[in-house]
Amino acid sequence: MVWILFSYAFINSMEPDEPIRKPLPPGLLRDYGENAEMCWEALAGGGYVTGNDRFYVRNHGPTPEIDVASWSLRVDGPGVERGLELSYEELLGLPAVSVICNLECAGNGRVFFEEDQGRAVEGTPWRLGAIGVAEWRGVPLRVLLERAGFKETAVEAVPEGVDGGRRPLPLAKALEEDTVLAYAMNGEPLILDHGFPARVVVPGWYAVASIKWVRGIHVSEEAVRVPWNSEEYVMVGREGGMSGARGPAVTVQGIKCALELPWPACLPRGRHAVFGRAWSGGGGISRVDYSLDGKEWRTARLEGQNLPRAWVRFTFEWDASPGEHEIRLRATDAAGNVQPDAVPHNELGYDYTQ
Ligand SMILES: Nc1nc2c(c(=O)[nH]1)N[C@H]1C(S)=C(S)[C@@H](COP(=O)(O)O)O[C@H]1N2
Ligand SMILES: [Mo]
Repeated sequence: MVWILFSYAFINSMEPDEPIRKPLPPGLLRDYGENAEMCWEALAGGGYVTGNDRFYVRNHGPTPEIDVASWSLRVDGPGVERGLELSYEELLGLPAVSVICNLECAGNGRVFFEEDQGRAVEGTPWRLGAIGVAEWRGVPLRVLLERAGFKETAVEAVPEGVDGGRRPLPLAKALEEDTVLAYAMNGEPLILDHGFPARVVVPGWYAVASIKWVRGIHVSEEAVRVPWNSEEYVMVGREGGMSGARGPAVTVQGIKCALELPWPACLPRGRHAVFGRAWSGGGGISRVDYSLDGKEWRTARLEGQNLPRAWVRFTFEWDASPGEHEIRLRATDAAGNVQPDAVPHNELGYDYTQ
């Protein structure tokens, strides 16, 4: 990742739009209508998790209206022995766990396909703010699937939102201990924009799998084709994928990092402690290197928590001389994955890990 820094007053003057309900204050979130991206400078000086007020929003329509009194959750389908229907209160009464992990849109970094590679791609022009880390509290999907009596022949759990959004999860992934149906985010009940009354959270996978506003979980005995695993959220032009799909579905997150600075950033001359965060679906981050001239690389200091499916904060000193500068960053994860010098183009602009 190349971070651009030069003297330029950046003003976000967009007004909050209706499709998202929470306020979108400039400096915290950049408004794209149905979507809003976190401003990286909004993490400066903050804690390990991302505040709910600055967590990005990715919707495929306006945030829906939901009356929790008439809402219920159904677990059904040929892959379970008995259908299950739960009210909100019943859901809150089930055994719960807390999971700290990030959610990241597969299109995070998409704008760089155009800015760095000169080839425009479809979709929201996310810079790097389509990510956030939260502490999610909810019921493991395993608990729900066990109560419904999933069969040995079950293949996928397919959560469905009230907006019709669906993304099949292989049963093994659904049964992992930290895959949850969350009803709280950072100690507060979920708000509508983030999936109230309940949303799936699938740590380590691009967040299209983390279905919001869940009204049902259908358990199938075969692979289920939906638009989000065959038309969109697929790597167009790559081998694999289910029959009739445009490419293999995106699942495990790539490796990325970003600085807690605006884009571009304007800093006074002199010494600065520069901070950033790095994350990977391949496990915890083991190191972050930075280069001020594109030739000599140094290693940044990692500090604080470093949870595998969340992120780690890193820092280094920079003595800023007047002028325009590019800072290069390169993260490495515990599995040995390193951010590449170049990423292959893909038509829908996913997985920009450069
Ligand atoms: N029902 C439903 N779930 C959904 C979506 C949606 O539009 N509808 N968007 C998905 C995508 S693409 C992302 S990146 C995440 C965004 O979650 P957030 O808005 O809470 O950050 O939700 C996922 N879950
Ligand atoms: Mo997404």
